[in-house]
Amino acid sequence: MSRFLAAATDAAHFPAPSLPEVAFLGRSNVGKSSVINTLIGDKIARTSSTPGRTRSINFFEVRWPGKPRPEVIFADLPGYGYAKLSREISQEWPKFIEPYLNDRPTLALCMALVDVNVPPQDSDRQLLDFLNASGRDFLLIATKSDRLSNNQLRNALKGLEQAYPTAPVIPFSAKTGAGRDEVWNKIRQSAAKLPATEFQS
Ligand SMILES: Nc1nc2c(ncn2[C@@H]2O[C@H](COP(=O)(O)OP(=O)(O)OP(=O)(O)O)[C@@H](O)[C@H]2O)c(=O)[nH]1
Ligand SMILES: [Mg+2]
Repeated sequence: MSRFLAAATDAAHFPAPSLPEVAFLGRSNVGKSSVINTLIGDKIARTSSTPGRTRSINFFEVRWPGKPRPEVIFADLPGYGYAKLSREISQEWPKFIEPYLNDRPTLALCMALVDVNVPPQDSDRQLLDFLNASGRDFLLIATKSDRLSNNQLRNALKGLEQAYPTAPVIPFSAKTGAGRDEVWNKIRQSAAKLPATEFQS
């Protein structure tokens, strides 16, 4: 089964790099922990209707059913951009989030989550700029797609593609599971690109 590995608020507490990692990034309340639970098929990451639930980088070891060993690690990151918390969180970025994104040798893919119901925000642009400059593989996940009609969703996705032309966009719903298979395919592709077993014993 998949399991919780560690919570880190400091680079010294990151687990030793081993398996390929996927990081989930985005504004508070966008649905990072929910996307993780939907991908894993288990309520392993804590979710909340109150923004700012996740305050540390939480690492989860993910094992596909039927496989003998875990094959990927998910990193659930604290959200940014929520007014009440933004000062605190922006203090946290240089302390452990930026070092994680810049230096983690096993980080294979970053998921930048945006709420498809909310117009593009400055804080999201900043994240996308950061990821563009980092050279990391990343995807834009348009969350909560179940809240829009097909027509509204098509328009919202067009808007996102215009706002962030460099990022592949995948619509996703933790409620219906829409986008789950496509995201898993991207995770497998990126994980396979990571230099094999350099960090695995
Ligand atoms: N309708 C709908 N609601 C969702 C979806 N994903 C998340 N939510 C709701 O959005 C709220 C926030 O979800 P979380 O997964 O806790 O968000 P988060 O990004 O981890 O939030 P922080 O940890 O606070 O940064 C919860 O009330 C979820 O139930 C979705 O796909 N559809
Ligand atoms: Mg969370």
